[in-house]
Amino acid sequence: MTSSPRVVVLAGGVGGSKFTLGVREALARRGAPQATVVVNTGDDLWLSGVRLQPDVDSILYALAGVNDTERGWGRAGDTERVNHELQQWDAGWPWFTLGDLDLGTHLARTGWLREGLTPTQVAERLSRRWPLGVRLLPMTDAEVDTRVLVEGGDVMHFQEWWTRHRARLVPRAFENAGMDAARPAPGVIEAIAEADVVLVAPSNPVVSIGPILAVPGVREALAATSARVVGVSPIIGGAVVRGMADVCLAAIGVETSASAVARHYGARRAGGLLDAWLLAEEDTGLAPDVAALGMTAAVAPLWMRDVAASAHIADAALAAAIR
Ligand code: FO1
Repeated sequence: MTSSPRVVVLAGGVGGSKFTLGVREALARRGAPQATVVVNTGDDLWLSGVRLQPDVDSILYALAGVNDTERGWGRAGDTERVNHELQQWDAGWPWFTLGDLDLGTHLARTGWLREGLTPTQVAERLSRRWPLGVRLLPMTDAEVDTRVLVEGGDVMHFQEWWTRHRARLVPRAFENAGMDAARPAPGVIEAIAEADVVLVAPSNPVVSIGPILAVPGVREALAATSARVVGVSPIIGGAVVRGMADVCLAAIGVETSASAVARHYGARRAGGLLDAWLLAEEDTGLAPDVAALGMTAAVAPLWMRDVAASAHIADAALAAAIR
């Protein structure tokens, strides 16, 4: 493989944004072209008349260096004056905070959507403000917001289940109405076809990576590309790094282990997704199980403590693409 690879990253959430920072750093050091990041839009929602794209914004803000690293979402140093006012009106969701600076993004996005721009064009406009060093593409321009069917029969928006109920209501299924008719956003299929390496970020396999893979045409493009497809485990030592991915995995019958997630994605040579899987050092013992699935098993430290650590993980994932 070239020392200057064309890279596509499939990403969502905090894991996706931290990993993307590392990929940007690792590629810049090589003088390689900017990566294309295909972002999950299943978390998107309409609230108080504005369109939110939490995963697009998490990655945008992290790349711009304006994200709230403590909370893991929203803008650093944000205030909540408008949110307070919305609550006085009983508008929006009392358990979901819209920061003032963050609202500026949602207003800009919604205005452009109302003027007729597509979500892809909006992402491109939002990306012009800061030198992001990557190309951000939503997975699709269609609205395919994730809904969760919980035990007892209720169906709710993913954000209600995640943020209000903290994933404590037992999920039975995750659904994306309209997905059958959705198309990949312009550029997604081309980027995958032209890539040397596709990296699957250590994001939630079910509600972040799952929706990207469910967009009709994406799996086919990943099967057909000459790129090597390398995944990074979101599970370290049998536990999720952050968030509630274990609950999501249980809902689809997948154990919370690095090898079970590798099996869930499957080996490309057996009709699945991956050529290689990067395991945490803590999970070195699972490497033979992963290799037995028909993919390369590689091992690296996977804690994304800072950008340097994330870049080291990106380097290890790129190295696994060559093996
Ligand atoms: N997460 C929370 O836990 N509480 C919130 O009030 C909240 C508000 C919010 C507003 C905009 C946004 O882009 C994200 C927000 N998040 C909030 C994060 C979000 O719910 C999820 O963590 C992601 O969608 C999962 O990746």
